[in-house]
Amino acid sequence: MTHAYDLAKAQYADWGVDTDAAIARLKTIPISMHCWQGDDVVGFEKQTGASGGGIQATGNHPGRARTPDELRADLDFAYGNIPGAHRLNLHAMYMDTDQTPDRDEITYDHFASWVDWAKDTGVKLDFNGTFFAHSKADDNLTLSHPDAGIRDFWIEHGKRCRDIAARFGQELDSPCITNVWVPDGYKDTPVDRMAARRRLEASLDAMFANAHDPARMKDAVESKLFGIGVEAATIGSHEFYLGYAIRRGTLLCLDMGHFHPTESVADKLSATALSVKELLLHVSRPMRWDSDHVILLDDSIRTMADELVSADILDRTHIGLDFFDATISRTAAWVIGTRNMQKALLESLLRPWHRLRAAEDSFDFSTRFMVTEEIKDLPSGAVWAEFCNQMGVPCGQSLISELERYQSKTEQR
Ligand code: RNT
Ligand code: ZN
Repeated sequence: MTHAYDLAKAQYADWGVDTDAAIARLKTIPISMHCWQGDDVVGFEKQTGASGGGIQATGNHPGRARTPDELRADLDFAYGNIPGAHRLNLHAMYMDTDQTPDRDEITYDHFASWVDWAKDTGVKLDFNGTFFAHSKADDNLTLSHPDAGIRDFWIEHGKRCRDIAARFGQELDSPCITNVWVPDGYKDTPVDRMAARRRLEASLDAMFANAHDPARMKDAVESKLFGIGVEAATIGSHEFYLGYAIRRGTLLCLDMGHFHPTESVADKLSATALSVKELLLHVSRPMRWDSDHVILLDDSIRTMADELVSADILDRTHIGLDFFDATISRTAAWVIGTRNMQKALLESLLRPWHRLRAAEDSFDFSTRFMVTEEIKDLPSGAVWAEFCNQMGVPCGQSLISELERYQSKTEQR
């Protein structure tokens, strides 16, 4: 324990906050890190090309992982510099096989190497169907496509993903959160939104028909306000999926880039948590649009963390990340972005919530205001450094040296 931490601990104690308890709690919060930051959302299928579906990673920084082994090496490095035990969020297009199965042909075997790796490293797995970057998604219509043959193709893909995910959960003894995001929508104003939404609902129902043990797999559905190429109508809008998740008992996934830029996604946590049992987050940083910038330790992230802690919903919210930036070191993006989420959580765990709540409940908004602002001077950085120290990962200058060292290694590829 450092002198700086002792001083910080005493300062927080003055405010009635127990820093050791905050560190102990933070150790138990897994973050589901997304595999797709490591290779610019390209994946390892042999037969497909660009990402499509309105998703776009821009930049050509050297060092992109081109194979499952390179991606796993980069992940090992990243997890080694992120304090705590975490999860990996895989996408179906990250299959690891010499075969060329189409999306409706994938099986567990195509992903078995990921489970071997997960068992070796202690990282648990989450999963996503890949409903984009495929010729059958070129119209930006998949599960809501008017052609039943195309819908069936994607339904089969979704079913197979759920089976694979359930096996992940079984092998790793941890429920695999399986998310569905489809790009479906229209560039220009459709005349029959209802028909498209009915088709999406029916396809989801068919996909989810086979019940899985929630100890192994849980379904989540992800909404979006709009995307590139589907400006006029997104079939899976927020209202659509909120209703669907409530009706069918799935998790609701809230992506911070999928709402109007002035909407607070943090505000939606307590609002939706009253209606759905569990939430999935895609923590992201939209800049003017769903640009998926690497998350900073900024107010939008802090507010998300505050709401998770204040609403006491951490144990039923799965924190996933969704950003990709190909203009900077991809491993640095993972490490710094994931640590930012943890830092925000730590700051939230260090707030004098009793005092703030007491002030609010007695209409003493002056105290709420004064305390909120004054505690911004408390040395949360010393508590973070102590946490990193206890978890055996670097911080500050030594972290930067590590990130630089590894990045130059990836540039030798
Ligand atoms: C797209 C969604 C979705 C994807 C990933 C790759 O707008 O946010 O979550 O980013 O599935
Ligand atoms: Zn997302």
